[in-house]
Amino acid sequence: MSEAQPRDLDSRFLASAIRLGRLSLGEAAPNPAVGAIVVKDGAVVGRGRTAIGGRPHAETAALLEAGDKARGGTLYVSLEPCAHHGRTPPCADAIVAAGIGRVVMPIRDPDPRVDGKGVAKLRAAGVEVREGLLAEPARDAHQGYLTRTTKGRPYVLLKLALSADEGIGLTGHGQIAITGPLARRHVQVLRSRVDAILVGAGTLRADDPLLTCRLPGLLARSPIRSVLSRSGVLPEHAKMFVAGPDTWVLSPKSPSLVMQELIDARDGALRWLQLRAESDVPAEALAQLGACGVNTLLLEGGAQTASAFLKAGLVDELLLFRSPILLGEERIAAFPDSSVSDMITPFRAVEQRHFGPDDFTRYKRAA
Ligand code: AOF
Ligand code: ZN
Repeated sequence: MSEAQPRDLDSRFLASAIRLGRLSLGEAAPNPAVGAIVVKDGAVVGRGRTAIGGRPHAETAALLEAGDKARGGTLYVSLEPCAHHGRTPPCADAIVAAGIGRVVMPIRDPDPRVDGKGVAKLRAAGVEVREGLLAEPARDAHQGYLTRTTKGRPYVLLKLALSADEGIGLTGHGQIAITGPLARRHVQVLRSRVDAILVGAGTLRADDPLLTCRLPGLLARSPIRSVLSRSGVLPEHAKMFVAGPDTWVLSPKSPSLVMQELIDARDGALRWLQLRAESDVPAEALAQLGACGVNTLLLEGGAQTASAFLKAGLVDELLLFRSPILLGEERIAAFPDSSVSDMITPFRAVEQRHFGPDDFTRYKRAA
C-alpha cells in the first residue's frame, strides 16, 4: 500500500525534484537532467539527479540513498522513469523492486524506448502513478532534451550584448567590453548549463575567444566549444584549438593539412565535423550537433552567425543584454541588414532582470 500524501505536498516535492534535476544541466547530455526524490512518512529519505554523462539515472541514485526506507514510499521524478535496458537496467523495474507505492511525474519521456512504457510498467506492477502535475516547469527544465529527441537538433539560445546604439563591437578592436562584470558573470553561468557553445569563424578570427566557464564550485564546467566555418579556412593558432575544453569545428569543407595535424595531435579534444551540404548550413550544423548528443546550444556570435540562425527560424530563445554605453560611428551593427526590433518580432519576453547597469531580457520564440 502506498502512504497517503496530501495533494498539495505533491506539487512541493515535485517542484524540488525538478529543481534538483536542473543542477545536472550542462553535464547530463545526451541524457535528460532528471531529478528524483523519495518521500516516506512526509520526510525526504532519498535524493538523486542524473550523473555526469547520463548514468546512473536519477531514480537509481535516489533509491540507493533511500535504501529500505523506500518501501511504501512515494517517488517524485521530473521525467517518466525509463523502461528500457540501455546503459543501465530500467528504472521502472528498480522502482518496483524497491517497493515504491506511488510515483508522481510531470511528463512522459519522448524517447521511443520509453514514451509511456515506463508508466505502463509501473501501473502493471500495481504502483499508483500520478502524471501531468507541473508539466510546464518540467518541459522548461527538459527543453534541450525534449527538442533534441523530437526534432533531432539542440534547443538554441542566442546571446547578444548590445550597446545603447545597438552595436555589438567596434571594427578592428577584437573583443571589447560592452556589458559590465555582473552581466559577464551571468554569461558564465549560462555557459555552465549548456552542452555546447557555437561561434562563427569570423568571431574566432576577430576575438580569439577562450569560451570557457571560469566559475567556482558546481558551476565550474565548460561546455564543448564549436566553430562554424563555411570556408573551412581557420587560424590554426587560435587559443581554442591549442588547449582547453573540447573543440569541434563544423564545416562543409575538409580541414587543411596543418589543421589535420593539429587534430591528430590533440587526441580527440579537437574534432572536425564535416557538414553534408553547403546550403542550409545552420540547420546542417544543428543536425550534426544533435546527432552528437548536444541537447542545448548557446550561440555566442557574431553578427553573421546570429542573423543566419535567426533567419532560418532556428533560435528558440534570445538572451539580450542591453548596456547603456554608446559605441558611436565605428560600431558593428548587431545584424548586417536588419534592425534589432525586426529580428525580435517573432519572440516574446519571458524574463526581465538587471545586472548592474545592464538590462537583461530573455525572449522565447512565440509558439
Ligand atoms: C530517466 N532518468 O536520470 C535519465 C533518463 O543510455 P541510457 O541507458 O542512459 O538511456 C538513455 C535514455 O534514458 C534517455 O534517452 C532517456 O530516455 C533516459 N534517461 N531517464 O528516467 C534519468 N537520465
Ligand atoms: Zn532510468
